[in-house]
Amino acid sequence: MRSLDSTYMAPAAGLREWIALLEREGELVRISAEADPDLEITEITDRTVRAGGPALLFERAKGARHPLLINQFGTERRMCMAFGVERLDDVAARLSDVLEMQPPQGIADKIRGLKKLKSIADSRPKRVGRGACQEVVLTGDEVDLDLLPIQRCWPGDPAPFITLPAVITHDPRTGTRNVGMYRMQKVDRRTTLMHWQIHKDGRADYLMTDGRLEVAVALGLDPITAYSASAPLPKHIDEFMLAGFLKGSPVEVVKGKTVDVEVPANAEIVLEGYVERDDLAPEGPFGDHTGFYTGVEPFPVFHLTAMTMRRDAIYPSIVVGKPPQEDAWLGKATERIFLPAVRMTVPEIVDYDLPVSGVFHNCAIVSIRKAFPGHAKKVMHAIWGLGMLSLTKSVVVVDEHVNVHDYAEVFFYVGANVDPKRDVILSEGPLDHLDHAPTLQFQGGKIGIDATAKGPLEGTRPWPEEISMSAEIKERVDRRWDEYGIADSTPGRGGGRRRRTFRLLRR
Ligand SMILES: Cc1cc2nc3c(=O)[nH]c(=O)nc-3n(C[C@H](O)[C@H](O)[C@H](O)COP(=O)(O)O)c2cc1C
Ligand SMILES: [Mn+2]
Repeated sequence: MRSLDSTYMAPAAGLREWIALLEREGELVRISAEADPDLEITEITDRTVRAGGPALLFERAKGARHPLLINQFGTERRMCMAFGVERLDDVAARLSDVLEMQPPQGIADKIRGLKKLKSIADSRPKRVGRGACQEVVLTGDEVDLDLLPIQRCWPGDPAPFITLPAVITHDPRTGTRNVGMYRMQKVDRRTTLMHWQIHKDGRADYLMTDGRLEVAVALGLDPITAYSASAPLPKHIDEFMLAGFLKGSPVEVVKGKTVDVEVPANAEIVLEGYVERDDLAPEGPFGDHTGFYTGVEPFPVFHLTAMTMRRDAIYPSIVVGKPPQEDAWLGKATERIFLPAVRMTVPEIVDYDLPVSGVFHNCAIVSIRKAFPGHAKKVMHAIWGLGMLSLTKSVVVVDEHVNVHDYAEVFFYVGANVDPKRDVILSEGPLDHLDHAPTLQFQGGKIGIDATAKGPLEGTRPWPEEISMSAEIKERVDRRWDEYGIADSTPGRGGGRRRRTFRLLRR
């Protein structure tokens, strides 16, 4: 990964600044040729994402007035640029700093502690008087989703879907804000559906009302605020607060024009409206991140009362489908950012990995500091009881020295350390809304594989020692490597490629 110039380390303030940053860094291509939001843009994007290619700004999307931005999150480098960090783990470090605050000792510690607390207080969204998102205000009959290049992503999709929205609602009882990313199937110029899956907070807000729930949808945000809509926070935590914390400056909001919901002032586009209890319509099928089409199910109907936007608004989109797709990096960001929070409740967890090809809910690999018999099984049950990780279908547990991100290494320990009869547990529990494999929707089997080394109290024969070379010999071979003449490491001689390969041999 090319490293980032330190001048770019401040997170982008809005989508405009983000696009400018991507462009300066050679991470964005403008496409002036006309392209069709009906399937064609999906195929172009799919090829670009798979090649690790740039963000794409389609300036002429067929049939629509506004341009379309896609693949803004599609590589690790861009995801790091979004957060203004060198590595995604750096974002986690900031969060764990606050989560693991201890009572201060001494005055210096107290001042540091106060600063951290202030960083939380300053994360609260800030109400401002005006926002660029309301330069144009269309209400009633003027509302027109046909202005936007909403994609129909896959051949089996019955309609276009908005795929990268931040859907804002409030809990009718407590007033707490929720922001979630839920796809929205277009029904007509002024109506969409709202795909609130069964485990999600937006749906809980909806179920809590006995009448009408006001909803605002923000499209085209700075990348951190956009990401926050996909973050699996507990229901009582406002995702905009997380966004403010991660940005280091609050999300600025203005009051909606037709709803009592605040919207990000710098959004490109805002859709305002309402859903009503028991006003449902068939949604789907939709080619989703599981790699399959989802079934047709009733979901709430979203009636638009206003559409506000910037004069030259840019519509943001994403394609989900068979992995890997652009959303892989939104998921990886969540995996990294939430590690400290996972460790708060299960401190023996050293690291974890949710493989992209496991579409995040099918598999978790967890390394632990094992301290007692049955410990790996305890951790499996902890995962199955922890927030959205509870939907994980299979959990593999390895010892702390195993690199969970190296799937070959993990597979080695699964093969070497597992007696399937003793180390595999089958359990049951809730599964992802979209998982088509279980016999019943929403629930089914779970598998846990304990690939840790077993101790005498776990009923095994004496466990053998793992092979590794002594540090002394390794150091000697490092020192003498050139003497052996296996690889020519003198610059300027030998093939560059061969030299590089052999450098790896030197560790
Ligand atoms: C591109 C993308 C599309 C998503 N689409 C949906 C969706 O249609 N329905 C849904 O319930 N969750 C969807 N999700 C997952 C939610 O955004 C995620 O679970 C989030 O935490 C929900 O917010 P909540 O916890 O406040 O409900 C999607 C995520 C991404 C990254
Ligand atoms: Mn939430």
